[in-house]
Amino acid sequence: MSNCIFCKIAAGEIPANKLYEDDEMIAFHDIHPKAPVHFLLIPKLHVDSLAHCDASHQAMLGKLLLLAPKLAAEQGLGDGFKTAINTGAGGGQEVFHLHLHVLGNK
Ligand code: DGP
Repeated sequence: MSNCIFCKIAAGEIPANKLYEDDEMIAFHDIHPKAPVHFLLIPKLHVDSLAHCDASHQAMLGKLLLLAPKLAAEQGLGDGFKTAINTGAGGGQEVFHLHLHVLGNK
């Protein structure tokens, strides 16, 4: 999506404080952190929201969720963390590129 800010971050066109990247996923620190550690984990593939996912996204969603505890531990959240996926305007979603918030205290 040409005007999607998270696609631009995934493509390296906009800088972000990245903590993880592979061929399918990227994680970067939230620009407006709501906790001492607050990062976003996104698929590089553009999907507007969780409500726009279907069976073809099953493996991607599994990978996204399984990466969260690994990256959280690497960020010092071995004791635990919160996750959120805001979905749709009514769910508080502001950036319409699927993303998982991971938040916690070191
Ligand atoms: P949501 O409400 O779930 O759509 O949250 C979007 C989050 O994305 C919000 O916490 C702020 C963050 N964010 C928005 N634009 C940028 C950006 O350009 N860079 C970074 N690092 N985070 C951003």
